[in-house]
Amino acid sequence: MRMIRRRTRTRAGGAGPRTRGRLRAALGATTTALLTVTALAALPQTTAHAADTLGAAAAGQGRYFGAAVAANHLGEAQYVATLDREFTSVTAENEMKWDALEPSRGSFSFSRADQIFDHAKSRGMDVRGHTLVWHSQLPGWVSGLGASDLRSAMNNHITQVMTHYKGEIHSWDVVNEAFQDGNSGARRSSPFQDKLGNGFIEEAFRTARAADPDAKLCYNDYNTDGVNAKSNAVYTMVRDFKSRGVPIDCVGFQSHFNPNSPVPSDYRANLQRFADLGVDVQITELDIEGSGQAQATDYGNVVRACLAVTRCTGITVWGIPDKYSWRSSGTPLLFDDNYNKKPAYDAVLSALGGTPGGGDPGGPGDPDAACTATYSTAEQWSGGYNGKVTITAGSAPITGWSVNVTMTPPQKVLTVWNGSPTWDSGGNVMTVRPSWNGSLAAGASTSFGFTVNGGTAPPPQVSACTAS
Ligand code: G2I
Repeated sequence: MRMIRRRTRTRAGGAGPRTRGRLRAALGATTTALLTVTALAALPQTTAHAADTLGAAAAGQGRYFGAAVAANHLGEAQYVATLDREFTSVTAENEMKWDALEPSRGSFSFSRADQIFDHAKSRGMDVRGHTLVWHSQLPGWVSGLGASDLRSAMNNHITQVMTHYKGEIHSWDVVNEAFQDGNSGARRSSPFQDKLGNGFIEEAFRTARAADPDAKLCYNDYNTDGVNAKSNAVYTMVRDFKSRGVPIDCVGFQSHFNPNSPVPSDYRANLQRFADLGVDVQITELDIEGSGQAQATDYGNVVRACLAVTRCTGITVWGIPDKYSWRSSGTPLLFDDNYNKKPAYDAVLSALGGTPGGGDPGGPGDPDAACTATYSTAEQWSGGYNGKVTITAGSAPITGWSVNVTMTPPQKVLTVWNGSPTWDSGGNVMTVRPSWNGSLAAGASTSFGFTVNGGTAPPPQVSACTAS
């Protein structure tokens, strides 16, 4: 199991490291006092057919599949359900940017960022850090500084933020968008570039390595997705960094595509040439304006390009439903405004080796199912947990239901409540039916629970719901 790590309180002028192992100690002390660990109520939600989600299919290919998440949507049930079901990595869309984290000099405010971080970690997702040094969303006080103050402010910002999340963020966009568009191959004008010169990028990466040696350090940019003057300039910088031992581990390709900036035909080749420099490559902000099959084809091509490059370690899409995209009118994402899976979703899932369309009958993603089953861990302690399965009727009433729950030995179910189990001969698969009246009105839910002993991971596999 992945532990939820509670953060230490932050203080003005600094960012305390999020403590490791604190909760582990707390859990050890409460082994016999199950009811005291209800703070852990929200643990991984697994789907009925995990292999038919983006995250699970990508995991089957050794990759993560992430989404940009905005803290202000975390109160929306469908948003969270889709996030939790489909994604294995999260990027804060705005909440880890400089203006959000250090709005005035030396005064850090992590609460919105931590909301996203805590949500992701409590569901076992990874977190990408975005972004430490960027000319945009930069508070005014930074651009007002002279060179030497700016240098120390930059290094302090990197150090404080990375220390706060030390050991917990798989990759950080250390420097974002430092090159100009067009054919010049030049650096973009910014307070950092203009006052500190070319060396600011190298300095930022060295500071970042010292702050959190476990994080992969990425350079991230857009319009670098194919071979062109801008990507050549980034390539030259990365090659130089590798040759001189400047710490850099990955290059992020934002991959914001639209009809004026389509998926380049040399996308895969471009990813590969960077990978050949000895860095990982990641698709960090993918969205493709369009609709229907054309959009689906483009998405499939992007995914296949990543999978063809061994060092392409994961893909992040820049949002979940179209309505929350920064380019919402271009409907560039995988889910429509009502969280229905678009053709682009199916194309991504099949490119990842999953089974789209009907591959998830009775799972939480199936809007047409007579009933759906969703699993969550209700409470957890060292050595066991309480699982909960929620059954929801589809658009018509049902009179009964059944769900199979498969345990991984040595985990064993001790008790079941609000449901009636029968067991297979091996004792690992229980079929649960209603204890008495199984009728549910259209859209109505019920749940059953069970206590498990013998370990906390992996969570049980919950089958599709069968209605009667
Ligand atoms: O512009 C698309 C992306 C390009 N690469 C770097 C990413 O960090 C960037 O993300 C976008 C966010 O998706 C937007 O949500 O960055 C924009 C700012 O450069 C974000 O937009 C801003 C709005 O401009 C602000 O008015 C708003 O207050 O989002 C803010 C928070 O909602």
